[in-house]
Amino acid sequence: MKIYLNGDFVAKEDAKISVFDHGLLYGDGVFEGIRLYDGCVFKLDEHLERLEYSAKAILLELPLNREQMKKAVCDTCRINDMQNGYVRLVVTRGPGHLGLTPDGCGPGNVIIIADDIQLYPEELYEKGLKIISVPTRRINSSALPPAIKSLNYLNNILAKIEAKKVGFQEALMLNDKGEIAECTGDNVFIIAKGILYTPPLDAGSLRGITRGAAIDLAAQLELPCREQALTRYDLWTADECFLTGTAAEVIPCVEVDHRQVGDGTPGVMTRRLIDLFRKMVLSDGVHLNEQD
Ligand code: PXG
Repeated sequence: MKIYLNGDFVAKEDAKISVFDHGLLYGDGVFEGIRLYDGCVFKLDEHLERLEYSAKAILLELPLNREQMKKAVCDTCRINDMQNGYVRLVVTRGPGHLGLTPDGCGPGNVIIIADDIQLYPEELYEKGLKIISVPTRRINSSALPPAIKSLNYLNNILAKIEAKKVGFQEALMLNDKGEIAECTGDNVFIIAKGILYTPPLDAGSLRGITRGAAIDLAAQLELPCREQALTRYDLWTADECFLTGTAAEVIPCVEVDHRQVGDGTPGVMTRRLIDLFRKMVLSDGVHLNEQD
């Protein structure tokens, strides 16, 4: 496996950065997780735009522009002979001093890893996932905007650990008002009485690229969609529920906090959305053959 590191392709064993990098010392940096389907980098522009916004929000200057970043991502897939997989793009603040100030840091490290990812076992896409709400809350949006996809994921990691310790694969995270925010690496949707609902971004959810895709596909199914604050009760009493994320894709959820969702099997509209999503991923992105 070859890793992209600041313009070079290096063997995995040689892909090393300084222990003084503020990405390591403070989680000071940004990242994206991107999927590659049959040689098509799904929604690459959308991911790079979000990376640019995340970087801007933390006053981090990206060492590469959009076209250079696109080429770097595609080159990394090509050099690894990848047609399907997962790309992790990381930009750190760079090496600096042992103090919080980013003064003197840099240049930032650009790291691109092309690998495989399977978040949940295949059978869960048929049977559906069971989730549980956990004590760890999403970080308040006035403390750190949830739209920033930064290298600080500790609260989501704690939530994941809390769910796993009680035998669940995924955690439902609330915001400090007790409303639904999202899961640890996925956005949440429900369908109730023929309407699709998902929490608004200011409830503490990331502007998920897959979330956006699901909203677009719902329009194709003439399923009205509302971004609205949701409570745990709304999820407990929904007809259908599913999660979206680059790693998870679109996965049905059939149980929330020990309450069965609908009849306890993946819902009809959820299945339709999954079918449409699987078609969409083959066409909506940048094809490795077309990018030079
Ligand atoms: N919320 C959070 C907090 C995320 O980190 C999503 C929602 C879904 O967004 P996208 O744009 O992917 O639809 C994410 C994305 C991993 C992994 O390693 C996590 C994500 C993406 C890729 C891999 O678990 N999270």
